[in-house]
Amino acid sequence: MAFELPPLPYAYDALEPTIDKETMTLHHDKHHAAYTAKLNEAVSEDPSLEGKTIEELMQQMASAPAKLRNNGGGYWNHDFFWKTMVPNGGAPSGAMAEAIDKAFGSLDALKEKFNTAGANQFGSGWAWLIVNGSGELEISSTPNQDNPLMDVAATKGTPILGNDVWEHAYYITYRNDRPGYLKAWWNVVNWDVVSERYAAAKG
Ligand code: MN3
Repeated sequence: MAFELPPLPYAYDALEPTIDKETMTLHHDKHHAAYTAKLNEAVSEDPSLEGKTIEELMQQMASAPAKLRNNGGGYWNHDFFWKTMVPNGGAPSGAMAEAIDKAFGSLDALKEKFNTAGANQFGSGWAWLIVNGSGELEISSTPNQDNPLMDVAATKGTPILGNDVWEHAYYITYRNDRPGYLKAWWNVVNWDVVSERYAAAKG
């Protein structure tokens, strides 16, 4: 059974002015669609992969061809990314807010550390907030379309929030100002979803 491109959970212009309609249209309909199509190609080229979930595939990237790693990561990362955002995202509360304060001191300190990780990721990649193996919140970044679920990740864990720092995610509005994009992006973080992921990851 082939992987399918999930629909955007809101309109293409819903995240304006933080993320413009043209960026969202190209990012979903062209980039995410291409990762989906090429993931299906990669799976069809290796019969042993048929029927595996995308999460199962993340666990065997060390021995996977680049096509499966790049497009499998791209498929999972973008589905996660769309769901991480919402118009007027608000702020964390309850157990999520308490955990952030405990781990980083404050929400502002978390944002600063996360934005630094995203700005310092050379070339294309992602910045992440994860729940690590000790149940603690931790910030990391990954190159290309890798993610913290992958067996090849330097820092492994369960992502609860992630930002795409590929130029295709911000260049139309922000040009080369990746730090400006990272700073503005917090306006559209869906803290309800992030909090649900945190609760699930903590178990
Ligand atoms: Mn992208």
